Amino acid sequence: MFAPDLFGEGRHAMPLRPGAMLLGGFAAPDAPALLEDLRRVEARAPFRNMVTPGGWPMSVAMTNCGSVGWVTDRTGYRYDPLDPQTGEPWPAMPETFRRLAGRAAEVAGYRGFEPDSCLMNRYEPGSRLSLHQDRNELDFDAPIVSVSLGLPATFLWGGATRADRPMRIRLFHGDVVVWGGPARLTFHGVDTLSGGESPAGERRYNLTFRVAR
Ligand code: MD3
Ligand code: FE
Repeated sequence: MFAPDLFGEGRHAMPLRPGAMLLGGFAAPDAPALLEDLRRVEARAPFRNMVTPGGWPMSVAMTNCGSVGWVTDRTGYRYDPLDPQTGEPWPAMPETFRRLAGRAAEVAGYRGFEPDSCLMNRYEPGSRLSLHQDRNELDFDAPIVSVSLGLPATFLWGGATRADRPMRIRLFHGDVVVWGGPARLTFHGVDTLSGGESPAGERRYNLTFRVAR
């Protein structure tokens, strides 16, 4: 069903578990253009450490592009059409982002993926993301496409409940994962990032494309 040689030398499409497809290095050729557009987005909507409803600032810095963006503050989690820090709409989703997400979804078997939101995460050495589910979106039938850039990270992938011991998967610069079907509501997180050099400097970015509304 999957074609390991689909996108050339040394790159692999690998089903992780039903519903989740790892496209190793799929975004690597586009990484310079993606990073350039990321800079344009962050110039208008800077990365910031949002506060959880419990009052703790997250170690991962976040921003968004698209017609709505994921935010958290003392009042809870939500998708908001405005950046609460600037009062302005989030920057439009760059064409490079949209095209890459659409192509990745298609390879994984999802035609016509039209994300309205891209959450952009920035990890520095020491940053981590604790186990959670993504359930603020209205449509759980649409997949989430995630793109890793920069330093490698250990992705933690649990099961349907928080108690399921997570599987550990290394994600590298240019890796793309498409999460849909039975994988869409699984618990997941990212282990503490280690230091090092990468095409994006001493940090990791993750772009997650979502159909939020
Ligand atoms: C599995 N981001 O932004 S990407 C997030 O690397 C998030 O920054 C992580 O979890 C990161 O919410 C992980 C992989 C990912 C994203 C969304 C998922 C895996 C997922 C949604 C459902 C199941
Ligand atoms: Fe998540």
